Amino acid sequence: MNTVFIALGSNLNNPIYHLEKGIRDINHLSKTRVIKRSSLYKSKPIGPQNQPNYINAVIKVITHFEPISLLDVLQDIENKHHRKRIKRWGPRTLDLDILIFNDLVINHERLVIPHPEIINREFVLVPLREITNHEFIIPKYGKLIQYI
Ligand code: A4P
Ligand code: MG
Repeated sequence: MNTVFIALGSNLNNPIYHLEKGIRDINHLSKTRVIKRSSLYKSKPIGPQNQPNYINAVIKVITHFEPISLLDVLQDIENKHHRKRIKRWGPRTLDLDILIFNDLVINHERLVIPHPEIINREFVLVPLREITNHEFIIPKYGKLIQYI
């Protein structure tokens, strides 16, 4: 069994719907269970400012999927959300980023783990802190609390 933390983000009209549906979709993947979820957090967009505010959350998952296979199935879920909701170019309905995968450090062309922005983004650090303990270590980076 692998222990994985996944960040969810959405900034379309009904971001809460996309986050809740995204969490259910992940929980329905084969041999995969969402065992913890953070609250939903609202934040101003980081990066381009001409887009709506975001809703973000982090979940803790146990799964049999290996890293690249997990990325594939998460991208399938993202695509399902896009097809339903977006007809033209626009903000993302659902972004699923793998933050941490066991204690692995991966630098693959499709997958960087831990997520390279993990320590720079409050909208990831705060929900991650909510669902972990005070001593939680981010592989490669060290104690989570030093970054908050
Ligand atoms: N990829 C590499 N590593 C990973 C990983 N650990 N998890 C690759 C997931 N994917 C990973 O991602 C592009 C490629 O990254 C994937 O094909 C995968 O092979 P994407 O989600 O398709 O594209 P993107 O959304 O442009 O990239 P990214 O990095 O997810 O976007 P950002 O930088 O996260 O920007 N402000 C607030 N407040 N809250 C937000 O959630 N999000 C963004 C999106 C900007 N500002 C925000 C938020
Ligand atoms: Mg992404």
